[in-house]
Amino acid sequence: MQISGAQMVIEALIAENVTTVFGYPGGAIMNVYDEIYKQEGFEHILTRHEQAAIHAAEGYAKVTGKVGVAMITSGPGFTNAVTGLADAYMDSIPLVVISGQVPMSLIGTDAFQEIDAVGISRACTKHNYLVTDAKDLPRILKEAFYIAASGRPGPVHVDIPKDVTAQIEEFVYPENVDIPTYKPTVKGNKRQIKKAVEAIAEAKRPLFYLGGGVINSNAAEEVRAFVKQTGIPAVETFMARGTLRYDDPLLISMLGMHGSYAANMAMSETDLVIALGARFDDRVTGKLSEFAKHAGIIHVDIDPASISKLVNADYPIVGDVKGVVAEMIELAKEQVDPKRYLPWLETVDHFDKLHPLRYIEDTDRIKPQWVIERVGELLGDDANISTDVGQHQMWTAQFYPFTRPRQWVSSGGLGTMGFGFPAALGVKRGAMDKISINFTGDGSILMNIQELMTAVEKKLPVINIILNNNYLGMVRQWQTLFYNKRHSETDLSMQPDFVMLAESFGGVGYRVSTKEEFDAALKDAVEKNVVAIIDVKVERLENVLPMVPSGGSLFNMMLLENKES
Ligand SMILES: Cc1ncc(C[n+]2csc(CCOP(=O)(O)OP(=O)(O)O)c2C)c(N)n1
Repeated sequence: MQISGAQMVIEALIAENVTTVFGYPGGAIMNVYDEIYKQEGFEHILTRHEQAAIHAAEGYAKVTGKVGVAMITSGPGFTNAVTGLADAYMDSIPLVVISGQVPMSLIGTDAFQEIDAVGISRACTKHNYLVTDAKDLPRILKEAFYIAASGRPGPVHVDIPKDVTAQIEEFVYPENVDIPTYKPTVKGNKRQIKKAVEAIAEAKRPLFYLGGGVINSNAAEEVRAFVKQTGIPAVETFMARGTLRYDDPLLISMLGMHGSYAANMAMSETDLVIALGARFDDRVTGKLSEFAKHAGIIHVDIDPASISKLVNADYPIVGDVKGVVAEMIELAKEQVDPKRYLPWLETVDHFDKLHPLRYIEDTDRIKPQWVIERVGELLGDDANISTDVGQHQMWTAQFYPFTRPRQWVSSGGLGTMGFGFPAALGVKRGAMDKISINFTGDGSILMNIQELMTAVEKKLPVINIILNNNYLGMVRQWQTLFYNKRHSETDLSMQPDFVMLAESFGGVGYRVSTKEEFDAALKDAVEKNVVAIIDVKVERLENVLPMVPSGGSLFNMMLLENKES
């Protein structure tokens, strides 16, 4: 059939089973929006900022496991979206982001709202396209969805000039892709897998190091089974929270800069790291030369470029974690005896007893960690959890009782303030049967507060819980610890009335300064099923502990016991 480039975009989305698109219109993308107007097949969610559209698509992708889709216009629409693209790129989130561009004849003329979008997005996307002929659109869109979701997932950007969306051409959506330069290796090498399992069977103190790739590859079920079968303890990265249930006896909690003492000590004492879908990020490893110094390294990852990039792998396995672990389980049945690791488990247990993850209730004010634990007690598995960036984010990763993969959505690699609320909108849209909670800070929430309007309009009842310390808390913490308490530009004593703010958008606001008030507010917001802000006045000077100072070794932690108050 002969249709316009704009219609092709819609047809491709329908062919890819896309039911929800997040976006914001403008001149260069108007042809496509005109087609959206005529559609009944899918829903467009108008965010109030392009950055929010991308974060919402990220939240949606994370919680559903599908490719998230966002649509934006040229120039400022695109530049507003760049932070979102970078965020998705760092956290390997599958997205297709379609932007309008000025007409081909104007490209390079400094035309109104022109920007070299593909030039900018090259650095923060898995792949990008400038479409110069509508004849290429069906192939390019098919490839975009394939590249976003396959291999190591990531955002793909498709920039379409306005005259290309107007061009009429024959449309046949391809069934398959054929990209000679892009063939991800999914199946791990059998010989390498065998050698890795032999190494596990011979190790005395092996340790699973689970990364976000486990979640991305939907491998949590296999990994749970493998951990149970082998009796080997496991640590999770920030991105991997929820892989194992919080109460799994073999889970030692999170490792890294704000990881638990036991997790970081286990990593320092292990003789064999079994890294699954993890990328040895500096927030995880601390000082690289001291990281897992006594250990051999098994590294399973779908991305060949991440293997031995930072830490040399003795047993490199390129492949999808899910399939590789399934094969390992078979081999391990014969070879691996869980009893072998019992003394090691005792050591780990000793670490845990020495300095468990905890906090001290020593003030009249509510402790932020209490709020997180309390939400866990009251909502637990019924809630999906997103966060903004800062102390509240680290406390949530430490203290929320995660029970399943894809329950946890946070900006890991880029650490983007303003991520939480729009992401929570996408999370809610992707999982309407769960309560969507966003833990945020009094700094972060103001970075995308305008999304209250989107949430109210689209009836996406996200509950924002502000752990309000009147500070840019995480930066204040570093200033306290490393800049001799010189709190430069981190005091947020001046702030809006968050209750009135929520209500002015048509949401509900609660101001809370006691535990009883918190319980009542949360109960009310959940029962009423409304867009809400719960503004919780918390202890202002609490620090996130343990802490490995930046660039330090994992075994040199600042602990609660010697905290500076
Ligand atoms: C867009 C952006 N700007 C700046 C930072 C640096 N930064 C990291 S944490 C933080 C403080 C966050 O404060 P708040 O949202 O109030 O949370 P809290 O740490 O108090 O829990 C800042 C400014 C960032 N991560 N992202």
